[in-house]
Amino acid sequence: MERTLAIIKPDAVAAGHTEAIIQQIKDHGFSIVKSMKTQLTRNEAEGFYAEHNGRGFFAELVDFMISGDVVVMVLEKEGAIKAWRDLMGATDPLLADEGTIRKLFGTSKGNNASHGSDSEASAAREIAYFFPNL
Ligand code: FUP
Repeated sequence: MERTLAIIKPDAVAAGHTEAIIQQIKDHGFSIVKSMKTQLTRNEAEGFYAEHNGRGFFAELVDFMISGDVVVMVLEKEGAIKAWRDLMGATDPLLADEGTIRKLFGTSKGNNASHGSDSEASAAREIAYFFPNL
């Protein structure tokens, strides 16, 4: 069993898509090991996305991520990291496959409804970042 960190981003929470996204997660056979609804502080968002610090979209990304509530989850399934990224679709909703979460619920490359860890190393870091007791 593998674990990954998933976030339902502020655009999707504000638009009322939380339940639909959680249903997709369950339909695709993930267990939700942990879940918390929270509004990130600027410090938390900057730390989470530290690898992107210095890039042109960083300030916009942080402003967006703290703009409202998010749902942060640890998902578990065989091959969870890739499976969740496949279910989310491409970063840019315009390029995402039909039926994916970003295609269904995202509206732009920045406002793309969801986050998922992109490797075993980032999953370990991101899970520990939000759930240090796990
Ligand atoms: P992803 O792994 O698909 O979440 O994408 P990245 O790690 O490349 O980017 C993290 C977040 O930064 C994306 F979800 C959206 C935002 N971003 C932009 O707003 N513009 C860009 O050009 C690239 C990323």
